[in-house]
Amino acid sequence: MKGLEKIKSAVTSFIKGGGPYEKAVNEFIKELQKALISADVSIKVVLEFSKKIKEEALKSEPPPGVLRREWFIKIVYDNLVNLFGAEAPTIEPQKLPWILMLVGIQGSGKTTTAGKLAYFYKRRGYRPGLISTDTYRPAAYDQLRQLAEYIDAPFYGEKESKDPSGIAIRGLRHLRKEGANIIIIDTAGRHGYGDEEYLLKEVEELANRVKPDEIMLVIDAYIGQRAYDLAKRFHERTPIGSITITKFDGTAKGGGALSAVAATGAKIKFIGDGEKIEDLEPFNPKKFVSRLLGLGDLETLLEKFKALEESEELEKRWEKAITTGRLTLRDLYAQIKSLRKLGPLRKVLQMIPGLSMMPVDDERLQISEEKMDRWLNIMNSMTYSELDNPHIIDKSRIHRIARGSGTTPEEVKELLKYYETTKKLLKTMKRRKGILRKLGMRNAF
Ligand SMILES: Nc1nc2c(ncn2[C@@H]2O[C@H](COP(=O)(O)OP(=O)(O)O)[C@@H](O)[C@H]2O)c(=O)[nH]1
Ligand SMILES: [Mg+2]
Repeated sequence: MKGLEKIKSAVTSFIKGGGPYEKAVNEFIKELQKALISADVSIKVVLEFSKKIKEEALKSEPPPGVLRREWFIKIVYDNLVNLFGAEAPTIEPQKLPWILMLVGIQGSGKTTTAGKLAYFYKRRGYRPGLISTDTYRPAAYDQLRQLAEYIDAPFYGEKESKDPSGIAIRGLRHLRKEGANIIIIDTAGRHGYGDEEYLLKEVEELANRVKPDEIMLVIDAYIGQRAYDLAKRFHERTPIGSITITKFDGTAKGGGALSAVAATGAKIKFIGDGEKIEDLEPFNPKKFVSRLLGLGDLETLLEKFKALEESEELEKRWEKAITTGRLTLRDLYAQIKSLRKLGPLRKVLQMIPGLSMMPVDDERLQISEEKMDRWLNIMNSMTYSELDNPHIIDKSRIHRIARGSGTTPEEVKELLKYYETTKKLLKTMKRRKGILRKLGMRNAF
């Protein structure tokens, strides 16, 4: 994270600092630009990025309960998360056994990463096995064999052979017999950067014979934004590709490599940040940006961000319920649960655009927090089929549910009535929405 750590102090002084808002925003953006450029993020990207956050900062209003400066940091956070990759990819194998082939330029850290991955997955309860197909450097065989011994994972290699795909195929057979369920194939990569085409051709030939489930490109963070070309071509050529960026600990250019790879749409799965076997982390853009901005030290701010994100999810749920006109008790449960977590009902409802159209003052919809808790208990005592099909809940079921949840049948009926009311309300909303849409007034919501 070298080079980027300055952002943290800029955030703290921005939040705590005085002076006019617009001036502070401009100063903050300048600091951010400096940090990103020194981390080798491309200047074009930095300028577009700054323009965007500035526009958003001056245009959008913070929701109630969020200060303007905090809101600005949320905008920066969201945009940085996008810059560095948006979603965190899943690291669990989609099936077992899983065959993972590592490719990349010589010296990028493939062999080291192969060992780190085996160690990582072993600790998660898998049985990794390692295959060395590097027939160019005899030392590569010993390097991986030693790592395998250290981790106590089965290993396969043929020191004298000159046939990488033959080794891989024999290795797969051997390691499966040994019971390995994640098989990691290390390859040779003799070509330097700028010769991507040659490397990719070799990868394709090997992949055609070995048929791995995943091909992981290992990129050295030192190459900074130059990672773009390699990652882009790789991403275009292989639908089963993922990327690990290594040596994050040793260079200030990590930000450049990350943003460049993210811009290609390729999946960044892991970050290597040290020479030791445990120095490998699954890449999570949100966590990464949180750390970058130092949000861990600004706990209340982080809490607010979380609440905002939950309210966004809640809004999506309502949107879906409104458009489909369908609502189950399971939906209601999720709604009440998030509402409960989000704090005082009224304030929260105001924060949510999708909900602000609900007639909050309507007596039918006012429920106290205490009641929410009792209702959650009631729903916890229901079976899945009751939650999905509330109409099957008859008198005897009502009694059973009341007993199980330590409530009364009246309370269960009250919840069911609330459910019916909400469902009806959704239906009217759906109708209204349809009419408004026909009239071209979609944005009325
Ligand atoms: N500091 C640091 N060094 C690394 C990292 N990953 C690999 N290396 C070092 O980079 C060098 C080349 O690694 P190696 O795995 O042999 O690369 P390969 O040629 O792609 O197999 C070795 O000295 C490794 O110790 C990392 O995340 N951080
Ligand atoms: Mg190697």
